[in-house]
Amino acid sequence: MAAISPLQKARASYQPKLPAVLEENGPFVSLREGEATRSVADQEEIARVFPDTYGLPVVTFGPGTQRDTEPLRVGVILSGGQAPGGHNVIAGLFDGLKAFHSDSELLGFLGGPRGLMKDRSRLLTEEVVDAYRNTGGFDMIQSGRDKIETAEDFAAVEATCVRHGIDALVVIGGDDSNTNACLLAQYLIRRGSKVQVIGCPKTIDGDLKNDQIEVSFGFDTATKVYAELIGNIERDANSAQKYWHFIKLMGRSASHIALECALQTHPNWCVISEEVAARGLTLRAIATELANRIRERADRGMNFGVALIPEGLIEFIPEVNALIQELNDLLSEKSALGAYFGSLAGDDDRLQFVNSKLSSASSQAFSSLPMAIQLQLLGDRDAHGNVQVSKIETEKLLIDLVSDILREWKATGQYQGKFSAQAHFFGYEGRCAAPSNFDADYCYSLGYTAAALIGSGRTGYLSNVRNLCAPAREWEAGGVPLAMMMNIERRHGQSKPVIRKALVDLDGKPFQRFAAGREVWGSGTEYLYPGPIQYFGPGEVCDRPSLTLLLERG
Ligand code: FBP
Repeated sequence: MAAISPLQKARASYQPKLPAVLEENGPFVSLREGEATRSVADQEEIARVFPDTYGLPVVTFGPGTQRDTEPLRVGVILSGGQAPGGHNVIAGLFDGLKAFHSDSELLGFLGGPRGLMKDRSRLLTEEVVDAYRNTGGFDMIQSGRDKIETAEDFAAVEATCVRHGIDALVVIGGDDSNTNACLLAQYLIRRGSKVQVIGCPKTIDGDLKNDQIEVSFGFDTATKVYAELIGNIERDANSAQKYWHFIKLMGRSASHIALECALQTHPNWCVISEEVAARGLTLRAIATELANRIRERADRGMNFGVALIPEGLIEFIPEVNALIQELNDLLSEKSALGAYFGSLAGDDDRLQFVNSKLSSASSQAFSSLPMAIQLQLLGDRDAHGNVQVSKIETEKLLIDLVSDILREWKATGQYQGKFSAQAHFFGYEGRCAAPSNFDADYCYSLGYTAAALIGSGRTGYLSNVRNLCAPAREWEAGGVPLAMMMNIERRHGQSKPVIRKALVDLDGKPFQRFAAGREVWGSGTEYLYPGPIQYFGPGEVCDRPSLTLLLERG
Protein backbone atom coordinates (compact mmCIF):
# COMPACT_ATOMS: atom_id res chain seq x y z
CA MET A 1 0.00 0.00 0.00
CA ALA A 2 1.23 3.51 -0.81
CA ALA A 3 2.60 5.51 2.13
CA ILE A 4 0.20 8.05 3.61
CA SER A 5 0.95 11.21 5.57
CA PRO A 6 0.21 11.54 9.30
CA LEU A 7 -2.64 13.96 8.50
CA GLN A 8 -4.14 11.50 6.01
CA LYS A 9 -3.93 8.81 8.67
CA ALA A 10 -5.70 11.02 11.19
CA ARG A 11 -8.35 12.07 8.66
CA ALA A 12 -9.02 8.50 7.53
CA SER A 13 -10.89 7.86 10.77
CA TYR A 14 -12.98 11.06 10.55
CA GLN A 15 -16.65 10.10 10.44
CA PRO A 16 -18.45 12.71 8.32
CA LYS A 17 -21.62 14.14 9.79
CA LEU A 18 -25.05 13.53 8.24
CA PRO A 19 -28.35 15.39 8.45
CA ALA A 20 -30.42 13.96 11.33
CA VAL A 21 -32.98 12.44 8.94
CA LEU A 22 -30.28 10.24 7.38
CA GLU A 23 -28.38 9.67 10.63
CA GLU A 24 -31.55 8.32 12.28
CA ASN A 25 -33.25 6.53 9.36
CA GLY A 26 -30.32 5.53 7.18
CA PRO A 27 -31.45 5.64 3.54
CA PHE A 28 -34.97 4.46 4.56
CA VAL A 29 -36.66 7.83 4.25
CA SER A 30 -40.10 9.00 3.23
CA LEU A 31 -40.45 11.63 0.52
CA ARG A 32 -42.44 14.83 0.78
CA GLU A 33 -43.29 16.17 -2.67
CA GLY A 34 -43.56 19.87 -3.50
CA GLU A 35 -45.48 21.48 -6.35
CA ALA A 36 -44.87 20.61 -10.01
CA THR A 37 -41.83 22.60 -11.19
CA ARG A 38 -40.97 24.68 -14.28
CA SER A 39 -37.57 25.17 -15.87
CA VAL A 40 -35.76 28.43 -15.10
CA ALA A 41 -36.39 29.65 -18.69
CA ASP A 42 -37.44 28.50 -22.15
CA GLN A 43 -40.18 26.34 -20.59
CA GLU A 44 -41.83 25.16 -23.79
CA GLU A 45 -38.64 24.04 -25.42
CA ILE A 46 -37.28 22.37 -22.29
CA ALA A 47 -40.61 20.53 -21.76
CA ARG A 48 -40.37 19.31 -25.36
CA VAL A 49 -36.81 17.96 -24.89
CA PHE A 50 -37.61 16.35 -21.52
CA PRO A 51 -41.22 15.14 -21.86
CA ASP A 52 -40.84 12.55 -19.07
CA THR A 53 -38.79 14.45 -16.50
CA TYR A 54 -40.13 17.98 -16.94
CA GLY A 55 -42.35 19.29 -14.16
CA LEU A 56 -41.30 16.74 -11.50
CA PRO A 57 -41.66 18.01 -7.92
CA VAL A 58 -38.85 18.93 -5.54
CA VAL A 59 -38.64 16.18 -2.90
CA THR A 60 -37.58 16.45 0.75
CA PHE A 61 -36.78 13.53 3.05
CA GLY A 62 -38.69 12.73 6.20
CA PRO A 63 -38.46 9.73 8.55
CA GLY A 64 -39.23 6.38 6.86
CA THR A 65 -39.46 2.75 7.86
CA GLN A 66 -36.79 0.16 7.43
CA ARG A 67 -37.86 -2.46 4.89
CA ASP A 68 -36.42 -5.49 3.14
CA THR A 69 -34.90 -4.51 -0.17
CA GLU A 70 -33.17 -6.33 -2.98
CA PRO A 71 -29.44 -5.60 -3.35
CA LEU A 72 -28.83 -2.61 -5.63
CA ARG A 73 -26.19 -2.44 -8.33
CA VAL A 74 -25.17 1.12 -8.99
CA GLY A 75 -22.62 2.74 -11.31
CA VAL A 76 -20.90 6.03 -10.50
CA ILE A 77 -18.77 8.49 -12.48
CA LEU A 78 -16.79 11.57 -11.54
CA SER A 79 -17.15 14.03 -14.37
CA GLY A 80 -15.39 17.31 -15.29
CA GLY A 81 -12.82 19.20 -13.22
CA GLN A 82 -11.64 17.80 -9.89
CA ALA A 83 -13.22 19.23 -6.75
CA PRO A 84 -12.36 18.44 -3.11
CA GLY A 85 -14.74 15.91 -1.60
CA GLY A 86 -15.54 13.75 -4.63
CA HIS A 87 -14.28 10.65 -2.83
CA ASN A 88 -16.59 11.38 0.08
CA VAL A 89 -19.61 11.53 -2.26
CA ILE A 90 -18.66 8.02 -3.34
CA ALA A 91 -18.15 6.94 0.30
CA GLY A 92 -21.59 8.30 1.27
CA LEU A 93 -23.18 6.60 -1.73
CA PHE A 94 -21.42 3.34 -0.90
CA ASP A 95 -22.48 3.40 2.76
CA GLY A 96 -26.06 4.32 1.81
CA LEU A 97 -26.30 1.44 -0.67
CA LYS A 98 -24.80 -1.02 1.82
CA ALA A 99 -27.32 0.15 4.43
CA PHE A 100 -30.11 -0.84 2.02
CA HIS A 101 -28.59 -4.28 1.56
CA SER A 102 -25.14 -5.58 2.40
CA ASP A 103 -24.92 -7.28 -1.01
CA SER A 104 -25.47 -4.02 -2.90
CA GLU A 105 -22.59 -3.22 -5.23
CA LEU A 106 -21.05 0.00 -6.48
CA LEU A 107 -19.17 0.05 -9.77
CA GLY A 108 -16.90 2.99 -10.46
CA PHE A 109 -16.67 3.79 -14.18
CA LEU A 110 -13.20 5.02 -15.03
CA GLY A 111 -12.28 8.38 -16.50
CA GLY A 112 -15.72 10.01 -16.43
CA PRO A 113 -18.42 9.55 -19.08
CA ARG A 114 -15.95 7.79 -21.36
CA GLY A 115 -15.72 4.93 -18.86
CA LEU A 116 -19.47 4.44 -19.20
CA MET A 117 -19.41 4.55 -22.98
CA LYS A 118 -16.38 2.27 -23.29
CA ASP A 119 -17.41 0.09 -20.36
CA ARG A 120 -14.31 0.43 -18.22
CA SER A 121 -14.99 0.04 -14.53
CA ARG A 122 -13.75 -1.24 -11.20
CA LEU A 123 -15.76 -2.70 -8.37
CA LEU A 124 -15.60 -0.35 -5.39
CA THR A 125 -15.21 -2.65 -2.42
CA GLU A 126 -15.09 -1.64 1.22
CA GLU A 127 -11.31 -1.80 1.07
CA VAL A 128 -11.11 0.51 -1.95
CA VAL A 129 -13.56 3.04 -0.54
CA ASP A 130 -11.93 3.05 2.90
CA ALA A 131 -8.58 3.96 1.37
CA TYR A 132 -10.06 7.20 -0.03
CA ARG A 133 -12.34 8.44 2.75
CA ASN A 134 -11.87 12.18 3.45
CA THR A 135 -9.14 12.51 0.83
CA GLY A 136 -8.96 15.03 -2.01
CA GLY A 137 -8.70 14.18 -5.69
CA PHE A 138 -10.67 12.01 -8.05
CA ASP A 139 -7.98 9.36 -8.39
CA MET A 140 -10.15 6.54 -7.06
CA ILE A 141 -11.78 6.30 -10.51
CA GLN A 142 -10.42 9.39 -12.32
CA SER A 143 -12.48 11.96 -14.19
CA GLY A 144 -12.97 13.15 -17.76
CA ARG A 145 -14.73 15.82 -19.77
CA ASP A 146 -16.30 13.68 -22.50
CA LYS A 147 -19.88 14.30 -23.38
CA ILE A 148 -22.53 11.65 -23.94
CA GLU A 149 -23.91 13.21 -27.06
CA THR A 150 -24.60 11.10 -30.12
CA ALA A 151 -27.19 8.34 -30.51
CA GLU A 152 -24.28 5.87 -30.43
CA ASP A 153 -23.01 7.33 -27.13
CA PHE A 154 -26.41 6.94 -25.46
CA ALA A 155 -26.79 3.42 -26.85
CA ALA A 156 -23.31 2.54 -25.58
CA VAL A 157 -24.19 3.69 -22.05
CA GLU A 158 -27.42 1.72 -22.14
CA ALA A 159 -25.55 -1.37 -23.30
CA THR A 160 -23.03 -0.96 -20.46
CA CYS A 161 -25.89 -0.78 -17.96
CA VAL A 162 -27.54 -3.89 -19.38
CA ARG A 163 -24.23 -5.80 -19.38
CA HIS A 164 -23.67 -5.09 -15.68
CA GLY A 165 -27.30 -5.32 -14.58
CA ILE A 166 -27.13 -1.76 -13.33
CA ASP A 167 -30.12 -0.31 -11.47
CA ALA A 168 -28.94 3.28 -11.29
CA LEU A 169 -26.17 5.65 -12.36
CA VAL A 170 -24.83 8.50 -10.28
CA VAL A 171 -23.17 11.37 -12.15
CA ILE A 172 -21.00 13.54 -9.93
CA GLY A 173 -20.41 16.68 -11.96
CA GLY A 174 -20.97 20.34 -12.76
CA ASP A 175 -23.54 22.04 -14.95
CA ASP A 176 -22.47 20.38 -18.19
CA SER A 177 -22.18 16.90 -16.66
CA ASN A 178 -25.56 17.19 -14.97
CA THR A 179 -27.08 18.41 -18.22
CA ASN A 180 -25.79 15.13 -19.59
CA ALA A 181 -27.31 13.28 -16.64
CA CYS A 182 -30.69 14.86 -17.41
CA LEU A 183 -30.50 13.87 -21.08
CA LEU A 184 -29.48 10.37 -20.11
CA ALA A 185 -32.37 10.00 -17.65
CA GLN A 186 -34.81 11.09 -20.37
CA TYR A 187 -33.24 8.78 -22.95
CA LEU A 188 -33.41 5.75 -20.67
CA ILE A 189 -37.06 6.36 -19.78
CA ARG A 190 -37.96 6.55 -23.47
CA ARG A 191 -36.08 3.31 -24.10
CA GLY A 192 -38.23 1.63 -21.48
CA SER A 193 -35.13 1.10 -19.32
CA LYS A 194 -35.51 0.98 -15.55
CA VAL A 195 -32.05 2.46 -14.97
CA GLN A 196 -32.33 5.59 -12.80
CA VAL A 197 -29.99 8.58 -13.12
CA ILE A 198 -29.10 10.83 -10.18
CA GLY A 199 -26.70 13.79 -10.26
CA CYS A 200 -24.57 15.38 -7.51
CA PRO A 201 -23.62 19.10 -7.65
CA LYS A 202 -19.84 19.41 -8.01
CA THR A 203 -17.57 22.27 -9.04
CA ILE A 204 -15.06 24.47 -7.28
CA ASP A 205 -16.40 27.32 -9.43
CA GLY A 206 -19.50 27.59 -7.21
CA ASP A 207 -21.73 28.35 -10.18
CA LEU A 208 -23.99 25.31 -9.92
CA LYS A 209 -26.41 26.84 -7.43
CA ASN A 210 -29.91 28.28 -7.46
CA ASP A 211 -32.91 28.71 -5.19
CA GLN A 212 -32.68 25.02 -4.30
CA ILE A 213 -28.96 24.18 -4.46
CA GLU A 214 -27.10 26.32 -1.91
CA VAL A 215 -23.57 25.57 -3.10
CA SER A 216 -21.70 23.04 -5.19
CA PHE A 217 -19.17 20.91 -3.34
CA GLY A 218 -15.48 21.76 -3.54
CA PHE A 219 -16.00 25.53 -3.51
CA ASP A 220 -15.49 25.71 0.24
CA THR A 221 -12.16 23.87 0.28
CA ALA A 222 -10.73 25.34 -2.91
CA THR A 223 -11.42 28.93 -1.86
CA LYS A 224 -9.90 28.26 1.56
CA VAL A 225 -6.73 26.94 -0.09
CA TYR A 226 -6.49 29.93 -2.46
CA ALA A 227 -7.25 32.37 0.35
CA GLU A 228 -4.42 30.91 2.40
CA LEU A 229 -2.02 31.40 -0.52
CA ILE A 230 -3.28 34.92 -1.22
CA GLY A 231 -2.86 35.82 2.45
CA ASN A 232 0.72 34.55 2.32
CA ILE A 233 1.39 36.63 -0.77
CA GLU A 234 -0.15 39.71 0.83
CA ARG A 235 2.26 39.31 3.75
CA ASP A 236 5.12 38.92 1.33
CA ALA A 237 4.01 41.99 -0.63
CA ASN A 238 3.83 44.04 2.56
CA SER A 239 7.20 42.70 3.73
CA ALA A 240 9.21 43.31 0.55
CA GLN A 241 7.17 46.34 -0.55
CA LYS A 242 8.47 46.08 -4.12
CA TYR A 243 6.02 43.96 -6.15
CA TRP A 244 2.49 44.09 -7.40
CA HIS A 245 1.18 40.52 -7.45
CA PHE A 246 -1.39 39.78 -10.16
CA ILE A 247 -3.23 36.61 -9.18
CA LYS A 248 -5.60 34.90 -11.57
CA LEU A 249 -8.06 32.59 -9.83
CA MET A 250 -9.87 29.65 -11.37
CA GLY A 251 -13.54 29.81 -12.14
CA ARG A 252 -14.25 29.25 -15.79
CA SER A 253 -17.14 31.66 -15.99
CA ALA A 254 -18.55 33.15 -12.80
CA SER A 255 -16.37 35.12 -10.34
CA HIS A 256 -17.58 33.41 -7.15
CA ILE A 257 -14.08 32.14 -6.33
CA ALA A 258 -12.45 35.56 -6.75
CA LEU A 259 -15.23 37.21 -4.74
CA GLU A 260 -15.00 34.72 -1.86
CA CYS A 261 -11.18 35.05 -1.80
CA ALA A 262 -11.47 38.84 -1.79
CA LEU A 263 -13.85 38.66 1.18
CA GLN A 264 -11.43 36.38 2.97
CA THR A 265 -8.22 38.35 2.27
CA HIS A 266 -9.03 42.04 1.51
CA PRO A 267 -6.73 42.53 -1.51
CA ASN A 268 -5.92 45.96 -2.98
CA TRP A 269 -7.86 45.31 -6.14
CA CYS A 270 -10.22 42.64 -7.40
CA VAL A 271 -12.26 42.73 -10.55
CA ILE A 272 -15.60 40.94 -10.66
CA SER A 273 -16.42 39.84 -14.21
CA GLU A 274 -20.17 40.21 -13.75
CA GLU A 275 -19.69 43.88 -12.78
CA VAL A 276 -17.50 44.41 -15.84
CA ALA A 277 -20.33 43.10 -18.03
CA ALA A 278 -22.94 45.19 -16.21
CA ARG A 279 -20.85 48.34 -16.60
CA GLY A 280 -19.92 47.46 -20.19
CA LEU A 281 -16.22 48.04 -19.46
CA THR A 282 -13.61 47.61 -22.17
CA LEU A 283 -10.30 45.88 -21.55
CA ARG A 284 -8.59 49.26 -21.69
CA ALA A 285 -11.01 50.69 -19.10
CA ILE A 286 -10.31 47.81 -16.69
CA ALA A 287 -6.56 48.24 -17.09
CA THR A 288 -6.92 52.00 -16.54
CA GLU A 289 -8.88 51.47 -13.31
CA LEU A 290 -6.14 49.19 -12.04
CA ALA A 291 -3.39 51.58 -13.17
CA ASN A 292 -5.16 54.33 -11.25
CA ARG A 293 -5.12 52.21 -8.10
CA ILE A 294 -1.39 51.51 -8.60
CA ARG A 295 -0.65 55.22 -9.11
CA GLU A 296 -2.70 56.28 -6.13
CA ARG A 297 -0.79 53.85 -3.88
CA ALA A 298 2.54 54.85 -5.43
CA ASP A 299 1.78 58.51 -4.68
CA ARG A 300 1.70 57.49 -1.00
CA GLY A 301 4.95 55.53 -1.26
CA MET A 302 3.34 52.10 -1.67
CA ASN A 303 4.78 50.55 -4.80
CA PHE A 304 3.25 47.18 -3.99
CA GLY A 305 -0.08 45.49 -3.84
CA VAL A 306 -2.18 42.44 -4.63
CA ALA A 307 -4.73 42.24 -7.45
CA LEU A 308 -7.18 39.36 -7.97
CA ILE A 309 -8.43 38.48 -11.44
CA PRO A 310 -11.12 35.89 -12.09
CA GLU A 311 -10.23 33.36 -14.76
CA GLY A 312 -13.42 34.02 -16.73
CA LEU A 313 -12.91 37.81 -16.95
CA ILE A 314 -12.12 37.88 -20.62
CA GLU A 315 -15.51 36.41 -21.58
CA PHE A 316 -17.36 39.15 -19.69
CA ILE A 317 -15.74 42.06 -21.49
CA PRO A 318 -18.43 42.88 -24.06
CA GLU A 319 -16.15 43.29 -27.08
CA VAL A 320 -14.14 40.16 -26.22
CA ASN A 321 -17.28 38.16 -25.47
CA ALA A 322 -18.71 38.96 -28.91
CA LEU A 323 -15.37 37.92 -30.38
CA ILE A 324 -15.33 34.62 -28.43
CA GLN A 325 -18.90 33.79 -29.50
CA GLU A 326 -17.92 34.33 -33.13
CA LEU A 327 -14.79 32.25 -32.68
CA ASN A 328 -16.76 29.43 -30.99
CA ASP A 329 -19.16 29.23 -33.93
CA LEU A 330 -16.40 29.62 -36.49
CA LEU A 331 -14.05 27.06 -34.94
CA SER A 332 -16.69 24.47 -34.08
CA GLU A 333 -15.32 21.22 -35.42
CA LYS A 334 -18.86 20.46 -36.52
CA SER A 335 -18.76 23.21 -39.19
CA ALA A 336 -16.95 23.01 -42.53
CA LEU A 337 -14.99 26.18 -41.72
CA GLY A 338 -14.03 24.76 -38.34
CA ALA A 339 -12.79 21.58 -39.98
CA TYR A 340 -10.78 23.65 -42.46
CA PHE A 341 -9.32 25.69 -39.59
CA GLY A 342 -8.34 22.43 -37.89
CA SER A 343 -6.38 21.40 -40.95
CA LEU A 344 -4.22 24.56 -40.88
CA ALA A 345 -0.85 23.87 -39.28
CA GLY A 346 0.97 27.20 -38.86
CA ASP A 347 0.04 30.05 -36.48
CA ASP A 348 0.25 32.65 -39.26
CA ASP A 349 -2.18 30.76 -41.48
CA ARG A 350 -4.57 30.30 -38.57
CA LEU A 351 -4.50 33.96 -37.58
CA GLN A 352 -4.94 35.09 -41.16
CA PHE A 353 -7.86 32.74 -41.76
CA VAL A 354 -9.63 33.81 -38.57
CA ASN A 355 -9.11 37.51 -39.27
CA SER A 356 -10.59 37.14 -42.72
CA LYS A 357 -13.79 35.57 -41.34
CA LEU A 358 -14.50 37.79 -38.32
CA SER A 359 -16.93 40.71 -38.37
CA SER A 360 -15.15 44.05 -38.43
CA ALA A 361 -15.88 44.77 -34.72
CA SER A 362 -14.53 41.37 -33.66
CA SER A 363 -11.59 41.63 -35.98
CA GLN A 364 -10.71 44.93 -34.34
CA ALA A 365 -11.03 43.42 -30.85
CA PHE A 366 -8.92 40.44 -31.93
CA SER A 367 -6.18 42.63 -33.42
CA SER A 368 -5.96 44.74 -30.25
CA LEU A 369 -4.83 41.66 -28.25
CA PRO A 370 -1.20 40.55 -28.00
CA MET A 371 -0.40 37.65 -30.32
CA ALA A 372 0.09 35.21 -27.44
CA ILE A 373 -3.47 35.86 -26.25
CA GLN A 374 -4.83 35.65 -29.82
CA LEU A 375 -3.33 32.17 -30.15
CA GLN A 376 -4.64 31.15 -26.75
CA LEU A 377 -8.14 32.16 -27.90
CA LEU A 378 -7.77 29.89 -30.92
CA GLY A 379 -6.74 26.90 -28.77
CA ASP A 380 -8.80 23.69 -28.53
CA ARG A 381 -12.32 24.01 -27.14
CA ASP A 382 -13.45 21.62 -24.42
CA ALA A 383 -15.94 18.86 -25.21
CA HIS A 384 -18.78 21.28 -24.58
CA GLY A 385 -17.51 23.87 -27.09
CA ASN A 386 -16.17 26.29 -24.45
CA VAL A 387 -12.91 28.23 -24.69
CA GLN A 388 -10.51 26.78 -22.11
CA VAL A 389 -10.09 30.00 -20.16
CA SER A 390 -7.64 28.41 -17.73
CA LYS A 391 -5.18 28.52 -20.64
CA ILE A 392 -5.65 32.24 -21.34
CA GLU A 393 -3.09 34.25 -19.43
CA THR A 394 -5.32 37.17 -18.44
CA GLU A 395 -3.03 38.05 -15.52
CA LYS A 396 -0.14 38.59 -17.95
CA LEU A 397 -2.38 40.46 -20.38
CA LEU A 398 -3.34 42.88 -17.60
CA ILE A 399 0.28 43.29 -16.53
CA ASP A 400 1.14 44.23 -20.14
CA LEU A 401 -1.71 46.68 -20.51
CA VAL A 402 -1.13 48.30 -17.12
CA SER A 403 2.62 48.60 -17.80
CA ASP A 404 1.87 50.42 -21.05
CA ILE A 405 -0.49 52.85 -19.36
CA LEU A 406 1.96 53.56 -16.50
CA ARG A 407 4.76 54.09 -19.02
CA GLU A 408 2.64 56.63 -20.88
CA TRP A 409 1.76 58.39 -17.62
CA LYS A 410 5.42 58.44 -16.57
CA ALA A 411 6.42 59.98 -19.89
CA THR A 412 3.87 62.75 -19.41
CA GLY A 413 4.73 63.31 -15.77
CA GLN A 414 1.49 61.82 -14.41
CA TYR A 415 3.13 58.98 -12.50
CA GLN A 416 6.35 58.83 -10.50
CA GLY A 417 6.18 55.34 -8.97
CA LYS A 418 7.98 52.06 -9.66
CA PHE A 419 6.02 49.15 -11.06
CA SER A 420 7.32 45.60 -10.91
CA ALA A 421 4.80 42.77 -11.27
CA GLN A 422 4.64 39.05 -10.49
CA ALA A 423 2.04 36.85 -12.18
CA HIS A 424 0.36 33.89 -10.46
CA PHE A 425 -2.41 31.50 -11.38
CA PHE A 426 -4.13 29.58 -8.58
CA GLY A 427 -6.38 26.80 -9.76
CA TYR A 428 -4.89 23.34 -9.79
CA GLU A 429 -3.39 24.01 -6.35
CA GLY A 430 -6.85 23.77 -4.80
CA ARG A 431 -8.88 21.37 -6.90
CA CYS A 432 -7.55 18.24 -5.23
CA ALA A 433 -6.98 19.56 -1.72
CA ALA A 434 -8.12 17.37 1.16
CA PRO A 435 -11.72 18.46 1.81
CA SER A 436 -12.45 20.88 4.63
CA ASN A 437 -14.74 19.57 7.38
CA PHE A 438 -17.58 21.34 5.59
CA ASP A 439 -16.91 19.63 2.26
CA ALA A 440 -16.17 16.26 3.90
CA ASP A 441 -19.59 16.34 5.62
CA TYR A 442 -21.48 17.92 2.73
CA CYS A 443 -20.10 15.49 0.15
CA TYR A 444 -20.75 12.44 2.28
CA SER A 445 -24.31 13.67 2.82
CA LEU A 446 -24.78 14.27 -0.93
CA GLY A 447 -23.65 10.72 -1.72
CA TYR A 448 -25.86 9.23 1.00
CA THR A 449 -28.78 11.32 -0.28
CA ALA A 450 -28.18 9.98 -3.80
CA ALA A 451 -28.46 6.43 -2.41
CA ALA A 452 -31.74 7.33 -0.67
CA LEU A 453 -33.13 8.85 -3.91
CA ILE A 454 -32.23 5.67 -5.78
CA GLY A 455 -33.93 3.56 -3.11
CA SER A 456 -37.01 5.75 -3.50
CA GLY A 457 -37.17 5.01 -7.23
CA ARG A 458 -36.38 8.54 -8.45
CA THR A 459 -34.66 9.43 -11.72
CA GLY A 460 -33.70 12.75 -13.31
CA TYR A 461 -32.92 14.32 -9.89
CA LEU A 462 -29.97 16.16 -8.42
CA SER A 463 -29.07 15.14 -4.89
CA ASN A 464 -29.70 18.12 -2.64
CA VAL A 465 -28.61 19.00 0.91
CA ARG A 466 -29.76 22.36 2.29
CA ASN A 467 -29.70 24.65 5.32
CA LEU A 468 -25.92 24.44 5.17
CA CYS A 469 -25.11 27.33 7.53
CA ALA A 470 -26.63 25.34 10.39
CA PRO A 471 -24.84 22.42 12.10
CA ALA A 472 -24.90 19.29 9.91
CA ARG A 473 -27.57 17.57 11.99
CA GLU A 474 -30.00 20.33 11.00
CA TRP A 475 -29.28 20.01 7.29
CA GLU A 476 -32.23 19.01 5.10
CA ALA A 477 -31.87 16.40 2.37
CA GLY A 478 -33.83 15.55 -0.77
CA GLY A 479 -33.74 15.98 -4.53
CA VAL A 480 -34.30 18.65 -7.17
CA PRO A 481 -35.47 17.76 -10.70
CA LEU A 482 -32.62 18.39 -13.12
CA ALA A 483 -34.97 19.66 -15.84
CA MET A 484 -35.98 22.48 -13.50
CA MET A 485 -32.50 24.06 -13.84
CA MET A 486 -32.39 24.02 -17.63
CA ASN A 487 -32.48 26.76 -20.22
CA ILE A 488 -31.44 27.02 -23.86
CA GLU A 489 -27.94 28.29 -24.73
CA ARG A 490 -25.59 28.34 -27.74
CA ARG A 491 -23.05 25.52 -27.76
CA HIS A 492 -20.86 24.47 -30.69
CA GLY A 493 -22.79 26.96 -32.80
CA GLN A 494 -26.17 25.34 -31.92
CA SER A 495 -28.99 26.00 -29.44
CA LYS A 496 -28.89 23.35 -26.69
CA PRO A 497 -30.63 22.68 -23.38
CA VAL A 498 -28.14 23.23 -20.55
CA ILE A 499 -28.23 23.86 -16.82
CA ARG A 500 -28.11 27.60 -16.23
CA LYS A 501 -24.95 28.75 -14.50
CA ALA A 502 -25.30 31.00 -11.46
CA LEU A 503 -23.28 34.18 -11.90
CA VAL A 504 -22.34 36.59 -9.11
CA ASP A 505 -25.46 38.55 -8.16
CA LEU A 506 -24.47 42.21 -7.98
CA ASP A 507 -27.40 42.86 -5.63
CA GLY A 508 -26.49 39.89 -3.43
CA LYS A 509 -24.90 40.24 0.01
CA PRO A 510 -21.45 38.82 -0.88
CA PHE A 511 -20.91 41.37 -3.67
CA GLN A 512 -22.39 44.16 -1.57
CA ARG A 513 -20.00 43.34 1.29
CA PHE A 514 -17.10 43.41 -1.18
CA ALA A 515 -18.25 46.69 -2.75
CA ALA A 516 -18.47 48.28 0.70
CA GLY A 517 -14.92 47.21 1.60
CA ARG A 518 -12.92 47.54 -1.58
CA GLU A 519 -12.04 51.25 -1.33
CA VAL A 520 -10.47 50.87 2.10
CA TRP A 521 -8.77 47.59 1.18
CA GLY A 522 -7.49 49.19 -2.03
CA SER A 523 -5.73 52.14 -0.54
CA GLY A 524 -4.22 50.60 2.59
CA THR A 525 -2.91 47.30 3.90
CA GLU A 526 -6.04 45.87 5.44
CA TYR A 527 -4.91 42.38 4.49
CA LEU A 528 -6.51 39.37 6.21
CA TYR A 529 -4.46 36.18 6.58
CA PRO A 530 -6.84 33.19 6.76
CA GLY A 531 -4.07 30.57 7.17
CA PRO A 532 -4.43 26.88 6.32
CA ILE A 533 -7.57 24.79 6.60
CA GLN A 534 -7.96 23.52 10.17
CA TYR A 535 -9.50 20.15 10.88
CA PHE A 536 -9.21 19.89 14.66
CA GLY A 537 -10.07 22.58 17.15
CA PRO A 538 -12.84 25.09 17.89
CA GLY A 539 -15.88 24.92 15.60
CA GLU A 540 -15.66 28.60 14.55
CA VAL A 541 -12.21 27.88 13.11
CA CYS A 542 -12.76 24.34 11.77
CA ASP A 543 -16.37 24.13 10.66
CA ARG A 544 -17.08 27.60 9.31
CA PRO A 545 -18.56 27.49 5.79
CA SER A 546 -17.47 29.95 3.09
CA LEU A 547 -18.32 33.62 3.59
CA THR A 548 -20.36 33.55 0.39
CA LEU A 549 -22.61 30.86 1.85
CA LEU A 550 -22.82 32.59 5.23
CA LEU A 551 -23.72 35.93 3.66
CA GLU A 552 -26.22 34.39 1.27
CA ARG A 553 -27.87 31.93 3.64
CA GLY A 554 -26.61 32.53 7.14
P1 FBP B 1 -15.81 21.97 -13.60
O1 FBP B 1 -16.77 23.05 -13.97
O2 FBP B 1 -15.87 20.79 -14.48
O3 FBP B 1 -15.95 21.62 -12.16
O4 FBP B 1 -14.33 22.53 -13.75
C1 FBP B 1 -14.00 23.75 -13.23
C2 FBP B 1 -12.58 24.15 -13.51
O5 FBP B 1 -11.78 23.92 -12.37
C3 FBP B 1 -12.53 25.60 -13.95
O6 FBP B 1 -12.39 26.44 -12.85
C4 FBP B 1 -11.38 25.62 -14.91
O7 FBP B 1 -11.54 26.57 -15.92
C5 FBP B 1 -11.42 24.26 -15.52
O8 FBP B 1 -12.00 23.41 -14.56
C6 FBP B 1 -10.07 23.79 -15.93
O9 FBP B 1 -10.12 22.44 -16.22
P2 FBP B 1 -9.21 21.76 -17.31
O10 FBP B 1 -7.85 21.72 -16.75
O11 FBP B 1 -9.83 20.44 -17.52
O12 FBP B 1 -9.30 22.64 -18.51
